[in-house]
Amino acid sequence: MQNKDMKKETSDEYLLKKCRICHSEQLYPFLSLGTMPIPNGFVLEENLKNEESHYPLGVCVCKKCWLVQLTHVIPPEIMFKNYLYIPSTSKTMLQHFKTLAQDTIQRFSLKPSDLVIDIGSNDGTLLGYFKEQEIKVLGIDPASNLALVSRLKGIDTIDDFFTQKLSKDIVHEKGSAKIITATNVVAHIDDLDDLLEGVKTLLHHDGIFICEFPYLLDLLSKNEFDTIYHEHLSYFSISPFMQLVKNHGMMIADVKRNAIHGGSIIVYIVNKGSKFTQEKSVREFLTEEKLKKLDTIIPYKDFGRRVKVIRRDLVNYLKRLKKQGKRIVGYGASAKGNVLLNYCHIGPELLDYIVDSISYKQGRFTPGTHIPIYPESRLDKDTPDFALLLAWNFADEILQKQIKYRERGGQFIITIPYLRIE
Ligand code: DWN
Repeated sequence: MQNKDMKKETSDEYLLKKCRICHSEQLYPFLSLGTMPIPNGFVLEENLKNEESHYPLGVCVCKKCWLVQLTHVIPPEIMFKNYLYIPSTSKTMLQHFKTLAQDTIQRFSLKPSDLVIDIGSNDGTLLGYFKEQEIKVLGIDPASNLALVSRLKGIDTIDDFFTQKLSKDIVHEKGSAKIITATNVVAHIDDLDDLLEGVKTLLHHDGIFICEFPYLLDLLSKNEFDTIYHEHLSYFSISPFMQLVKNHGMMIADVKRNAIHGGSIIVYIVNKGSKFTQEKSVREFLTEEKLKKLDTIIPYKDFGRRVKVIRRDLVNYLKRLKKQGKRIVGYGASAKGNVLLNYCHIGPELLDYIVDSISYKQGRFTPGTHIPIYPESRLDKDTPDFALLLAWNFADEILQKQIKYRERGGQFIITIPYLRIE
């Protein structure tokens, strides 16, 4: 499907030689998804004929600390300076961030004088819920387009990457933070040592660093291979993450699991010697990871094999539907959806178009596969036989929203954790 003369192999990326946490060179590659454009690199119609940079996409596991990580790292400026992902178009995410803020305020008895800093603050959605409770907030995000949106909400936002150097400037200007949050950003950062040193500089002695990211056990057990993309450099389990935290004189105090983005964990990190003790949840996570043999290559090899079967079955199914004269579209122009489309070579010959709720994306085309993206309202007037759900992490919300389309006979094809029709 891909037009070969539109692929430009680039040398912007570098091959990972050492583990990002323990710096071991024992890296075991276990799945390659081929080369493809960056997952949020949506294309304007006038640029469709231009070459798109393609980058290798694959994962390896460190055989010393068992951190799963991408085999190639792309410069962050290419992906994050003008960013098209915003969580605030999803009721699921809005509710999740509201609950996270309320729980944090209540659990740690935050006062208006306490400072909450969000690393990777995106459009300020999470901080907005702290600000509502009169708590001091500061956002940090390199995407200038999103920092502007956040400032328009009255949230002080620095449009830059978080670094230890920046953290020193902030402490000097604003003092230390009682809470530092980082939701879906730690996995995006290459220099984790600089991140942790920056957090240590910025965090109050009895402060809490709250990270949320997709959980490796969910990725493996639910075959979520399309969440492997160029933005996500690391795929964490607690064992390697604990080593990273310990390397910087900190401690994991608690871990909670949730269903966000296909299954995530919220990790509460504190300074060693702070007033906090370690909850039994930490030991429970480590025990489960040992039971699931995450400290062997077995689960990774098995995962790599399963992904190839999923691709074969999905493509054969879609081709069979097309042979029967069925019309198929995509639903949710997500980054993960672009990984699936490019890995499976699914293009306009199989999907007529994709609908999406984010205005930034409407009117553009998917990277690499060049499928047009329209507003969701298109399904009010059109009834294609099938909609391939590319944003399966919002299946409940989307299926509920599209009751009328389904009553008219439209059916959703959902691929994760297994191929099914709803
Ligand atoms: O780490 C990241 C994860 C958390 O989110 C980011 N680096 C990038 C992003 O990945 P994604 O693009 O896969 O995110 P979403 O939020 O899963 O994408 C969902 C897509 O579906 C969005 O483009 C919005 C769209 N959508 C829709 O069209 N109708 C979403 C909902 C809920 C809807 O009702």
